[in-house]
Amino acid sequence: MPPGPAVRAALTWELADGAVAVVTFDLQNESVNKISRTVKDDVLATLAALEGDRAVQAVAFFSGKRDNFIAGADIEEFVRLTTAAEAERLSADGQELLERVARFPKPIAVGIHGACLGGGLEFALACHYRVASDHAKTQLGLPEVQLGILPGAGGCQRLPRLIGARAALDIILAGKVEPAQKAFRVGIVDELVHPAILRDVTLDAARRLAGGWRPRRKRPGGVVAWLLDGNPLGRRVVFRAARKQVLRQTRGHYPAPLAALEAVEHGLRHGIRAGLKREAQLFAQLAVSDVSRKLVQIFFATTALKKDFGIPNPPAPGEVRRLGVVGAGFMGSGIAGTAIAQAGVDVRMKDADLPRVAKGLAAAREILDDRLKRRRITKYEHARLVALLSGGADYAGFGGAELVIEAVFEDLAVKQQVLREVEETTRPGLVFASNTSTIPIHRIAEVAARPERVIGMHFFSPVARMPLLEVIPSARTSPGVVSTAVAFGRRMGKTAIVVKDSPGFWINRILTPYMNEAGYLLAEGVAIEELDGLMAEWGFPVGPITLLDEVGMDVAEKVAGVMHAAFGERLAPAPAFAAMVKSGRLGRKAGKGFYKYAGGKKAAVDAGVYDLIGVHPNGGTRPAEIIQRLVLMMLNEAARAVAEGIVRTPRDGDIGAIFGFGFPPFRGGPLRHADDLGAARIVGELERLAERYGPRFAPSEALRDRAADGGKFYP
Ligand code: 3H9
Repeated sequence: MPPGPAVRAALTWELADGAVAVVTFDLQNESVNKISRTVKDDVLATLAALEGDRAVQAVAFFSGKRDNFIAGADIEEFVRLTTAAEAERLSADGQELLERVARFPKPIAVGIHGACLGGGLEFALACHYRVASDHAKTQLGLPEVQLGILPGAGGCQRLPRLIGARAALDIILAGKVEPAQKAFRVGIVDELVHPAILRDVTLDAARRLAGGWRPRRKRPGGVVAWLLDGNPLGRRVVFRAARKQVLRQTRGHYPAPLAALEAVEHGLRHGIRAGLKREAQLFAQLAVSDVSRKLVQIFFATTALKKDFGIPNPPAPGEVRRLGVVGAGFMGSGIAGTAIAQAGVDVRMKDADLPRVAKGLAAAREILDDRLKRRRITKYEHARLVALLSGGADYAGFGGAELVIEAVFEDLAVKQQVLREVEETTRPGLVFASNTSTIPIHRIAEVAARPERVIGMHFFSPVARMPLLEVIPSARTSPGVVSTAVAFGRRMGKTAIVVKDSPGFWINRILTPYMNEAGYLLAEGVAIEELDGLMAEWGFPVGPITLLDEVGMDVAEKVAGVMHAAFGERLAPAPAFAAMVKSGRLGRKAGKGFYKYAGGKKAAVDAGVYDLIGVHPNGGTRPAEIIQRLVLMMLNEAARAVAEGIVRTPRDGDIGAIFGFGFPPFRGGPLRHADDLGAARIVGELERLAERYGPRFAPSEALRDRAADGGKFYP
């Protein structure tokens, strides 16, 4: 075969300086590189050509995509698998391909720039030398368990052999994606270089490997790592501890991490061949499981939301370089710090007096300090970002802002006052966003001189960590303002859903009846730990009572009041909540709530709460019924809200619930879960509960209709 360039579907190669073949992977008509069956064939054919070409002495492998190396195996391909046997074949094929790479008679060096994930990292691990760019876009990891599967192309075998069982489990079991710097520190990457010299350094490594040079890899971690990883006894300790931790974290709902653990352990105990076989079998079981299907649906829904502005024909978003934040409390400072850390914009904060501003600035800065501490940014970047933050007790510095977000007290009059003040001091093109959690935007905008520039941006607490943003246009908000709010939310790293302007929007609309029901159960004598324990077992990150303590009882009471006024008796708050506020038990921030807090840490339940609400735990209500009442309350309200068009699609509703308050991802979201249960069954159970506990349980029209015609939320 003549020397390159040889053009194929995805891979091209040419000979550089007469000895090193430079292979470029660039999947046509796709924004990212992914490994499908056709790509596998292409790689095999390319390897055959490279092996047969005597001029080729080594290979340097790159991606042709701007900021993406390889995003992994093609997820769409394994979604189409219907049997475990097909899935096992797919995994075994991937393993064979990478075995061919690993045993290739000519050395292969990879130059990694951009995301190198899943099957992409497994490919890189099979190569003989790895150079990565030190660019922020270069991220390496095995996120498979996030999709309910495991690294099935040899990743469970090669990673522990390269960096040790402990470090490998740390990455595989959590589905972690690490920046290049961290990947270099733990030994996944051999060399870390500036992107400008990635190609040259990789070519040079390929050339040296061809000349007989072999990298000397020292496993990081010293004596401790050797004691734990380097011998079977130590490894047994590692696996036992990891298994315990996985069970604690997944509560048995997510089979993938345990299966991955088994694949790694089997391989280290019985050798790589047996390990690969077990890995493929376990991959197959997971790939066709319901949990994996649900998690993959979430991946595609989240990806689709990255491009969805929530309105038809969205205009281009306005540019935001300067942000004003009014209200320097917990939410305001969270918004300010996150906006700087993620979007790199100039932020000016304002509150009523300087001590409050100072506190807010310090809290915003903590978000940047935390990034530095976790080595997500360099000292230089930290200094640059800190300089973007400023504040004051008046609106000085707001004149140039393109966007102002208010995060003041949840009170209509206060919010309207802020809106008036901001409009007076800023430019006409400004977008004014309210971080209200319940108050309709059209009510706030009633006092606006430019109501078309007013919108809701509802962030969740803590802002730096919670991934959801509700964007709420009123009927008068102009489409360009919607685009701007969604685009800016995305720059802040959030998944944005555009929801209808109605009290509580989507999240508080469906959360309120759930929280109220927790209050009713409490008043009937269900123990606090039981309520929390049952819902955590069901799959929520925390139970409803802990959530109340986190949100703050004063905030919860405000929300409950607005929702009660808007929707009537169905959403009447449980009386226990008012008693909590009156007695100053506001939750974590007050150091006392339903639980006690010692040194900022949650401790035992505060038994005094039972005296306060006048009922002590009596063990009267069955656990199954407690769960049913809480869950069905939420599903019923979700159905009602969907019928009212509060969310545009069930997809938005489910992603909102999962990202907004941690609805169990393996259940797919409240609407998927309702589809799984079936409307007829839900209606039957709600009717029974209504008879027993009152009309708040009456099934919604939306559920009754579906029960009658067998319809589903997802077609
Ligand atoms: C795996 O590797 C299994 C193996 O262990 C074993 C097998 C035997 N497949 O997110 P974006 C699409 S499992 C199919 O907007 P970004 C995505 O849907 C895989 N499609 O870009 C979207 O499509 P569209 C483990 C994929 O720059 C388009 O690419 N890997 C895949 O914001 C652009 O995506 C992962 O879990 C894929 N693997 O982010 C990584 N990846 O334009 C999953 C992307 O039609 N991917 N697409 O809507 C990601 O995390 C992000 O997409 C990435 C880019 C960071 C790569």
